[in-house]
Amino acid sequence: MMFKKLCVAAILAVASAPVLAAECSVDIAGNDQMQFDKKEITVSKSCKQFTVNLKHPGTLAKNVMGHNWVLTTAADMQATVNDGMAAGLDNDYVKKGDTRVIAHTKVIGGGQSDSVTFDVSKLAAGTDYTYFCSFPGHFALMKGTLKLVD
Ligand SMILES: [Cu+2]
Repeated sequence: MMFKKLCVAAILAVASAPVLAAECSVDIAGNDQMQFDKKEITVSKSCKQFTVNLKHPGTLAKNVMGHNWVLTTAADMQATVNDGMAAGLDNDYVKKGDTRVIAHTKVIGGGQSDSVTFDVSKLAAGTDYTYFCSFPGHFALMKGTLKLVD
């Protein structure tokens, strides 16, 4: 069931690729060493929507070394992490209905991937945004900045 769902997501991602300009999406990986392969993501104002493709190239299971990609303002990160921890893995370590969360993927384990697309209109120029993994303890290493640029 899970495999089928991932396949459908992969096909959809490929099918929608020509519609989006190249710069309106980013690929990011979170590995078994608890690290993202990017420290900064820039989003062009010319994009209506922006897609983040998260991949876990490791082998560890999601309950051991799971990763997600969560976007909030820099100011909201800590409280969002705390509430996410309480929400647990079943909720992808994101509090249900958390309005501070601009976008997030589900938590994935080694060999898995997930994508999330959000409206760029949710971002304001001059605001500092942080993306991070909300798996307990991971945000200390797994975070970066996201900026809206011209
Ligand atoms: Cu993580």
